[in-house]
Amino acid sequence: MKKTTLALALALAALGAAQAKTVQVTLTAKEVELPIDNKGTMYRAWTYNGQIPGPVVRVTEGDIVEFTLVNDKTSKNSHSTDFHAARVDVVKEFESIKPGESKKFSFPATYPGTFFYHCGSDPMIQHIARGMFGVIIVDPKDPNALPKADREYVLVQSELYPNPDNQAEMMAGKWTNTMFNGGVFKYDPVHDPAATRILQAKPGERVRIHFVNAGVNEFSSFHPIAGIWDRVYVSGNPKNVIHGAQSFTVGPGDGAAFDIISPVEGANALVSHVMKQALTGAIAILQFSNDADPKAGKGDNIVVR
Ligand SMILES: [Cu+2]
Repeated sequence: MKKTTLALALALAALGAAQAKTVQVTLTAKEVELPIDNKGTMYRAWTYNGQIPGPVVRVTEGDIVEFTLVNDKTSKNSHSTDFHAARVDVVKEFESIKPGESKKFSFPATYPGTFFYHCGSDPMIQHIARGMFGVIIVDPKDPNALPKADREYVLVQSELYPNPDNQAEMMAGKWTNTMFNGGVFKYDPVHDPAATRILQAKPGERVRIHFVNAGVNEFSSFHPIAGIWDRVYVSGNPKNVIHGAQSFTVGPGDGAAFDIISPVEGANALVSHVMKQALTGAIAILQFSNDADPKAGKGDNIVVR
């Protein structure tokens, strides 16, 4: 009997090892002009892959991430990448590279969760505030560690500092707007009739919001107006679960996973309940409707671009 148990344990361990994979991830630092509101006001952003937020990196707990940062040759500045899901030597792996250079490092994704990644080059406040950030989701190895989400969305909160060159204003916290996914009222046609995008789901579906606060300075109090968070997972880790929460604070550089289920058709407004943040742009409409687009919140559509 003991022999059988040992054999089973070894077989399971081998299976676990076989499932862990090596995942190649490449991001390119690009300095580009991007629209930061629904009118198309352009902003001299610094980005990963020309997008705010950068691409979602998604791996499974136990995977090895083999990461390459390319600093585009058109860049004027050095850039770097700091993954909050990594435990490495900060000096060696998160170092800055010049335009035209590339840099590789790898790390095991040890903890499951919703993690921030960002540029850590000097001055870090400016590199993040101009848009060099994104989300790495590390799914738990155990597929049953979290209740199955019917739809998922990524939202990254950040402040808009109108003059991207003015570090002093960033240090003084002189932002004018707060954004989700790099746009003022990007998902809120109620406050900005020019908004064309919303988040969608059907009543009864479990919707998981992978939320990260890029800051650079302000805490977020993430709340679903006319709803309740069924569960909040601190840092997105299945072990850190909170039930039935109205609002949950996410500080700069932090993330969490928020589950919501609506029993009825209608809209929830996902906001930072810090009113100065909500009323300057940090509102996303999550519309629960029986006619919800079946593709929304699935696969590559978890970031509504
Ligand atoms: Cu940078």
